[in-house]
Amino acid sequence: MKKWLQIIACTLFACMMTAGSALAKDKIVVGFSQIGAESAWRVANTDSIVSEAKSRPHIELKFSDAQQKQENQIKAIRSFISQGVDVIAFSPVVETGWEPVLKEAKRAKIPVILSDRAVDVQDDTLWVTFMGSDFVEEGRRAGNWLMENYDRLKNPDKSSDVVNVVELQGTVGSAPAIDRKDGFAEVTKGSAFKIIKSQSGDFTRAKGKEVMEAFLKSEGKKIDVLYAHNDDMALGAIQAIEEYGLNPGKDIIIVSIDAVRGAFEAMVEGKINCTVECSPLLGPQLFDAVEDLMAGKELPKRIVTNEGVFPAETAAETLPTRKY
Ligand code: GYE
Repeated sequence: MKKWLQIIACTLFACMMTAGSALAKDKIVVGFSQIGAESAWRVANTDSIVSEAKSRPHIELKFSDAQQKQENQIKAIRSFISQGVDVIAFSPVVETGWEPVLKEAKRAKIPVILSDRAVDVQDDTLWVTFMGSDFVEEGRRAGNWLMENYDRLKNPDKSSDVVNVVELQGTVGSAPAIDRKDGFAEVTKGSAFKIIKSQSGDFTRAKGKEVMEAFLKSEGKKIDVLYAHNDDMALGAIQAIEEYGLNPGKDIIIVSIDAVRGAFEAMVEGKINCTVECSPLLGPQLFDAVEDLMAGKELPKRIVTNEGVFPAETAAETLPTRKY
């Protein structure tokens, strides 16, 4: 009798194990480590990833928010490795310092997809593909728009030959801050546009306001242009400019990057002059890549997002169609 019971128990256990592994195979488990919720862009990016995962029944998403700290991202990735997820994707808050954890993922044979931001590692076999925008190009677009439109907006009599620009940089050490700075500097090099102050506002509205207040305190009416690495910092800076008694978009020309809804609203009010698009809607292409990868297809090393430039004159018409 005892023996029979044992046989039944063993058979049951074996059945459960097979069913369990079949179930596990049914779903592709993806661990995603997000930076945080520092900007409207980031919130839209999270929405895109979470809602796309929900719409694909065979995807199981494990989502982790790092509250803008690299150490939290590293912890999350380690926990994805120990849970044995099928794919790890993440948006690295800064470029450097990822080698050890990426090597651990490689040793565990878990492919890694970089979403939105790149990493700076010697060995590019540590990640499979990098999808997202060309941030250097965004910086160039902001600079080019400024050089083509500044005289029309603020210098119609061509009386001044030096234009004083202040720059609000993104998070120190992050790919978009480094690249957007470089792209803008590259196209404005040797021109009338001179950066007189440049500091990080950490991609947030509150910091953008605080740093703009400091710029105004030291440079005052000398400031002709604000170049902000994202719209949230530009929106914070607008408040600082108004509190200082100047007109954003008129006394100080403002060009920023992201093209989120809040920037379109500010453009309609004449407070931002141009925003360069950076799309956060990466969910669909992320999970397409995950599925291709699991189906054994080879992915391109770089997947670039298609984006445009929106001057204030087009804002009212475009605003209703914006998805983020
Ligand atoms: O521009 C900014 C965000 O990495 C492209 O991060 C992204 C940037 C985006 O917080 O608003």
